[in-house]
This record gives sequence, C-alpha cells and structure tokens, in this order.
Amino acid sequence: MEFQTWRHVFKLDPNKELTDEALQALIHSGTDAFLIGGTDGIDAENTFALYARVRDAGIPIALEISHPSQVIHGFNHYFVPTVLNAGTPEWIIGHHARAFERYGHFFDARLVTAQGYLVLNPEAKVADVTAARCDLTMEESVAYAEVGHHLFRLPSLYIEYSGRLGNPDVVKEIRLALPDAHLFYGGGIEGEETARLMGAHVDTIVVGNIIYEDLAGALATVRALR
Ligand code: 1GP
Repeated sequence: MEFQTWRHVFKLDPNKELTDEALQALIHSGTDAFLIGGTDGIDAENTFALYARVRDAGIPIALEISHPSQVIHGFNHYFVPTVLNAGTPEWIIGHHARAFERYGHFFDARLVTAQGYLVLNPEAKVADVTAARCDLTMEESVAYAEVGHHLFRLPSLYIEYSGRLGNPDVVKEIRLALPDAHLFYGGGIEGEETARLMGAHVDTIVVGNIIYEDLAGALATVRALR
C-alpha cells in the first residue's frame, strides 16, 4: 500500500511504553499504517524493539528517520523529514547530507520519501530542536508550503503542530493553495471531532500522543474517518 492512499496513521514512539493489549487494539483499529518516530530518546535499539512487535501485523510500517543511528532494514517505507521553516540549515539539508554520506548505499530510493515539515507549535520539542520559525502568518505558512511543493517538488508536506491542535484555517489555506500536494497533518488529534476537523483538509492525519493518554480516544480517530 502506497502512502498516498493513507487517510489515517498512528505514530508510535519507540521511547514510550505500550502494552501488548493496547498494541493489539491499534493493529485491529482499521488504521492505514504505523509511523514509527519521535524526537526524544530514540535509538536503534528501541526502534528495532518496536519494529519487531509490529512487523507481522499486516499493516504498512514506515520509519520516520530523525537520526541516522535509527536506520533499520525491513520497513515498508522510510520518511525523511526536512523542516522547511527550520532556523538552521542543519535540519533542512545538513543532517541529511551526512546521513547519505554514511548510509546512501543502504537505501532503496523507491522506499524513501521526503516530507517537507512545517513546524508550527513553538512549544513542541521538534520546534526547539530545529529552532523552527513558528511565528509565521497565514500567508507565510502557505508560502513555505508552496516552496516545498512547487520549488523543491517534495512528494509530501507535513503540517506539524505536535502536542496541540493547530489552526484549521492555516491547514485549509494550504490545502486550497496546493490541491495536488499530499498533505499530512499531525498535532492534538484526540478523538472523533478533531480527527474530522483536520481530516477534512488533508490527505493523511497522524495521531500520536493520545495513544499513550487515552486509548479509546485514539481508536475513535480512526472511526471518524471511515
Ligand atoms: C507528532 O504530528 C504527530 O509528530 C502527532 O502529534 O502527538 O500531538 O498527536 P500528536
């Protein structure tokens, strides 16, 4: 299954505890894919441990590579984020160049997709790490997304509010400006209502934190899109 068809994705954090029971519920939820990734405390060991628990689940599993040490064989897909509004070139291209220098031979390019991130929650860890410029106006947010799509020709864009619900008007304006872009949205989706709200404007919604806080709420986000 290609990522272009995904409507709903659960983002699993290798650095967080998940019981077998909870994992089984996620596997049978009807989600389209598991995206494995996170910002804090991620390494090859915990990434592999989580991968081993889901690889036979019959659901596509993708790795979001946030550090080269995390790269592991066997995933169905690999996403490489580039943060369009990062405050430093390191998170736009620097880390990536070093990763390819070291692991370029390892990749089957067909399985690797660049995700142009727009990081818009200043409180998020990812905003801190990448020194992202989060105080963008609506017009600026759209312009960054347009650069990612039209100029850099990235195969997907990711509107990232990790940890809180974003401004639906920003998401809507990006959708209107870029009807052909594959848009991911993540941040603060915690139940049916928020899933529908953001799901109306993007191709794929990504549900993360709520898995670990309110499993029933997390499962409801899948139903909302069916
Ligand atoms: C995080 O966009 C994802 O990278 C999901 O965000 O954890 O807030 O659901 P939440």
